[in-house]
Amino acid sequence: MTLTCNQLLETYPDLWRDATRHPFLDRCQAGTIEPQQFNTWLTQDYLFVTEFTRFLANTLAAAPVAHFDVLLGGLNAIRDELAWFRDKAQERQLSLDSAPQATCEAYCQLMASWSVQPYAVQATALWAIELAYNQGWQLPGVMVSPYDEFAQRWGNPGFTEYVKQLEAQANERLAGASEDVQGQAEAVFQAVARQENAFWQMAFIQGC
Ligand code: HMH
Repeated sequence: MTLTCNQLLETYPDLWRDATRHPFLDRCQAGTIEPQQFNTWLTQDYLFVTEFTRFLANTLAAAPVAHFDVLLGGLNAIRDELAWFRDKAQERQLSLDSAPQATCEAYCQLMASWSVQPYAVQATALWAIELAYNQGWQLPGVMVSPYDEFAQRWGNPGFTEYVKQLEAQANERLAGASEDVQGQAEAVFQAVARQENAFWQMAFIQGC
């Protein structure tokens, strides 16, 4: 049996729903998210993305040459994204030097542990992490300003296309993987889904 990304989504629909649907995002859509909640997400996600950059670089280091184009495109986009996060933080007069919260740190540490797993597992994790934001920011529907800019960043057609390319690359590698490695990929997918939900929850409970 060959595992595919789509099978993972079909096997764990509830887990994936909780990763991509959260009151945090619904309140962004409605414009009712509290500044403290949103700013916590923004500063913590910047920290996450810095660690995610290392994960992407490690994934590139393990990738076959045929996958370089897509991954290099991803790294190039992350360069813009990190600069954009700094702009957004400055607009809101937020310091990006804050310490990671436990939930953010746990996700970053898990990601670092995936860097030493087989490439098929890394490719699956990379796809799932990017799909979570691609879907999460789109599912609530058109967002009001200023949150529409955030929804656009991960919901735009170019990003959607990038996620499809990541899926194709992960599928290609999963097809040739041992059952053991497929099992690892499945476990990593579940972990991504749980961490994504926890990350929204971390920001959502600020100020409660
Ligand atoms: C928590 N997951 C989290 N943050 C992100 N920026 C992404 C996924 C997408 O890169």
